[in-house]
Amino acid sequence: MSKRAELSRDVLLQLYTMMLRIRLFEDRTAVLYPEQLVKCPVHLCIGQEAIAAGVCAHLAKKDYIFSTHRSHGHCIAKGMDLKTISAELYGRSNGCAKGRGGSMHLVDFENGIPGTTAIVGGCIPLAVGAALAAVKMKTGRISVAFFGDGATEEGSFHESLNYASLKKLPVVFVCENNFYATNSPQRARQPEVNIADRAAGYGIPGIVIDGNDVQAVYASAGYAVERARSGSGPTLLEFRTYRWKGHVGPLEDIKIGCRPADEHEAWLKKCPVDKFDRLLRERGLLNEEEASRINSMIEAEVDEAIAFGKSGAEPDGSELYDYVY
Ligand SMILES: Cc1ncc(C[n+]2csc(CCOP(=O)(O)OP(=O)(O)O)c2C)c(N)n1
Ligand SMILES: [Mg+2]
Repeated sequence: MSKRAELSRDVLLQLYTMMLRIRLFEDRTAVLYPEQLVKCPVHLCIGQEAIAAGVCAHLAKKDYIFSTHRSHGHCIAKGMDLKTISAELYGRSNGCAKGRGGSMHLVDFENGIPGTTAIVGGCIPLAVGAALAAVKMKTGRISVAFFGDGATEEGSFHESLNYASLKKLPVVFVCENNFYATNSPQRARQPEVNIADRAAGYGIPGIVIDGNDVQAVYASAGYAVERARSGSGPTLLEFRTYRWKGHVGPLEDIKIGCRPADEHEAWLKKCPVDKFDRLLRERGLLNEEEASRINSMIEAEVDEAIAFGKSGAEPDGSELYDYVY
């Protein structure tokens, strides 16, 4: 992989703004969830924002992303409007799936999001299929699969790496290793081998990266995207990160004994947003005034999105069987 290049202030602020946008949307979702107006389960990505921001910063609008039950951050970073995500969470007909899908089934064809799926490992072969179609149809699109550490235990992960490598397809496999699948730690489920090492079995590069360091994410994603675009084939990126909330919903799962408190606290100190905020200020690239301007701008976007979601019409009962195959 090439040495980390010096990034321009514009790119750095773009990454910062995107991480903050994801964080503030997720924080607000967590705060509002107890109102019980959002009826679907929500799997929040607080703590994992750098990966979505750093990877999607390399993608064109027409490129594809495929994601999971924990997809808000990926879809936001790919350019999806917060309003249609919010309305979908509220189950309203102005949501991206007309209120029928909820948090785990976000979709936005315009922005290269053919659909997210809650079937663990399910989005990986979809990304490979889209990449195959892109090659056959010569559209120049590339395809990114976001998935968790748990998904790497599924056959679909291995079959996808095998086929994508064989055909040198333009795919980037992005594993967000947050060390847990629901309440089960990685060490209780997998032998002590880096997930990235599994790439070697399929003859493609596999790299372990600090997923809470947005510049490291950006650099490694740039390498993988360039390989995909140039016809060199797929890459497996394993980003090490941590989710702050419980597996599902707005609460923390520490007190109920799902995870050790000291482990959680250690990761809170590695907050990707705070870490990058400090770095930008130290380098004189961000000051209090600019940070507060960005913060207010995003808070206003989130306010608008929530208002849009809450005020949307509920799907009409007469349409119950529409879009059912
Ligand atoms: C095929 C399948 N098996 C089991 C489940 C239940 N399930 C939902 S999320 C999840 C854990 C996924 O863990 P990981 O892939 O690490 O993603 P994370 O939630 O950590 O982002 C499981 C087992 C499912 N949705 N699909
Ligand atoms: Mg996980």
